[in-house]
Amino acid sequence: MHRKLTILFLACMIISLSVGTVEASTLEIDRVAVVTKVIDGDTFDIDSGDRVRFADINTPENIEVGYQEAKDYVAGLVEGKTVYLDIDDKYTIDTTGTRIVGVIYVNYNSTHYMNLNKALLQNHYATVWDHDNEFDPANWNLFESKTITTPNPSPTIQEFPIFVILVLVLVPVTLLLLGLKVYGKKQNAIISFATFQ
Ligand SMILES: [Ca+2]
Ligand SMILES: [Ca+2]
Ligand SMILES: [Ca+2]
Repeated sequence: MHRKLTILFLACMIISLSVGTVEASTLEIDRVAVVTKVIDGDTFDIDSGDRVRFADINTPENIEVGYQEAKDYVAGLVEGKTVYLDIDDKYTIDTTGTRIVGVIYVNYNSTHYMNLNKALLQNHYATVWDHDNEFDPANWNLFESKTITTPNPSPTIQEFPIFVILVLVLVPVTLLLLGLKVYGKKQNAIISFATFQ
């Protein structure tokens, strides 16, 4: 019995640690659109007539070095194509009041989207310009699986820290083990006493 519980305890610990090491997906698709015109490396227009600004990054302006390269890179991936927008849930539009702010996903292959904000950073076309919004560039993954069926993961689950999981699983199991140990000792004492009698 004791050995079985020890195995259970170890299994719980392994499960808790595995849960904690799974890379959290940040994929959230609020809107699907077709890009009609690329303005520069961090701005484009979509078929609804809206202008979209990439969240939390900045590419060079048209008088700066790297402007054309960033614009060409983005145009090659999105112009005339379908994009998947994770729009900022906090403010939706930027401080100019004219541009939708979001993370832009494009089709990478049959199983994955590519986070274009992250791709621009990774390829040195853009720099991080972290604003107050729902996004944190540190959490972006370059690729996101299309198989994730819950595009709006609950923030409570996303931010559920590993130590809470450990405490929730390990404390009851440890208490149970201790309880059984004490109970076992008591039983032994009773048996010994009965034998002695
Ligand atoms: Ca810019
Ligand atoms: Ca969103
Ligand atoms: Ca941010």
